[in-house]
Amino acid sequence: MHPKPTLPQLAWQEAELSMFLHFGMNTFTDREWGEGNEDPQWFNPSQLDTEQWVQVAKECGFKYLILTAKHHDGFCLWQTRYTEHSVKNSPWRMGKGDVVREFARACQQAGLKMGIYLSPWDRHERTYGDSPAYNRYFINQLTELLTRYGEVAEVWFDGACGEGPNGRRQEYDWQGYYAVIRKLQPNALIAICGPDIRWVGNEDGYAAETEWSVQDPVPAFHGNATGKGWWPAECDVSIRPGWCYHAHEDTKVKSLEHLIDIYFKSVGRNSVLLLNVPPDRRGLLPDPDVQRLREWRKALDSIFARDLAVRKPVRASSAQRGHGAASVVDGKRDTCWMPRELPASLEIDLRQPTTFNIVMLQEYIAEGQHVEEYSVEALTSAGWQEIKRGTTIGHKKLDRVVPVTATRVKINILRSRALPLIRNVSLYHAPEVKTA
Ligand code: FUL
Repeated sequence: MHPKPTLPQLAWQEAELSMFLHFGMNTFTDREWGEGNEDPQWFNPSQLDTEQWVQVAKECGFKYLILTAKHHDGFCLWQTRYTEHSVKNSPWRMGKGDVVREFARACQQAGLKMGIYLSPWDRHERTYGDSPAYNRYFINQLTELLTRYGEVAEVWFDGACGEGPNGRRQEYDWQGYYAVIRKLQPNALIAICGPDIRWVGNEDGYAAETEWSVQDPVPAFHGNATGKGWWPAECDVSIRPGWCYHAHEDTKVKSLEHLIDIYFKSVGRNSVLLLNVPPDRRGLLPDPDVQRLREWRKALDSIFARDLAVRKPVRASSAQRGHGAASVVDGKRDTCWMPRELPASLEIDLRQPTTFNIVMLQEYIAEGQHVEEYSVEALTSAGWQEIKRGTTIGHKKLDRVVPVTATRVKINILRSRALPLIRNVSLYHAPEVKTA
């Protein structure tokens, strides 16, 4: 059996871009990891406006937003009943404010998906390290977050786990946490320390050249699962050096070129990009970050403005009934080419010498991920030349190639775990894109 995504996994992967928002006590202490002994009085954003976060995210193409409802310092951004270490004891909105509520509302109004980060590691909570008691506390927190604020699309569990008081180690009840999430929000994806979304393995925003959404199960996160499962990669990276806002990093926002590279190496390598943009002490996305995000959106829009392969004549080595070659250039999402046998190839007639430097390939992942090796050839004035040899494709593979002028392009599927379903082939010419 070939694993396939669930509907929420498919929707998440197709959305491609998620925004991470690290905001909380660290924003006010200028730290990355608080110790848990911070005074709630220090939390006091002067102009908090979650609509600004959401509006910038939407404008720049993000479809999911994930807020740190509680980071390792244990400070809660919502009106929780289970601890005093929360916004209810801060001066902000006279202790009546609820950041999670304002965030959830803004996401809903904009039609974006809302997710929460809830740190299992908690440096404030006294029961931390007393395993059953803390697990109850954590499940109570989850229950509040999953019942009060409408639909939650993603729950993000960090892997960081430190020691509790006196060196006591907390045993997390992962299966218990998952059961509560499945019961209260059956469509929520459980990320990182969870069965639905996998950490890509670094915090640079780069997936691997070979990136399989099909993975061996990890018993801690998948219960007693046997056989392979669908566990797609997410690339989390911050637009700044740190995850939380620090004024001294206002000049260290990643460059446009760097962010474009991240896009190609995350979304363009069968992964979702979870880009962190930390709100500042005003409670707004910082101005330099907003400006950079807008430049990035504009650059991506211009790179992908014109597909040079769209509706060009295309021939396949073989095709199954209803899955003809033209499906890959018809611009439709729900059609795909499926050959009858392997190896298989497609040949696109560009009709005239056409210069491009980006090749985009997409599998129809609703039916799984299959392709193990492919090559791209171009018919130039010097004859056929192989311009790329790659491995996995998955939802989206973006290859930056040395600019080539060709009249025909061939895509060869050399090895595949099952007959491939190819949804799309596109070619683009972006003069400003460097090869990598
Ligand atoms: C890490 C945390 O320790 C960082 O503070 C941050 O939240 C990052 C996304 O995950 O493990």
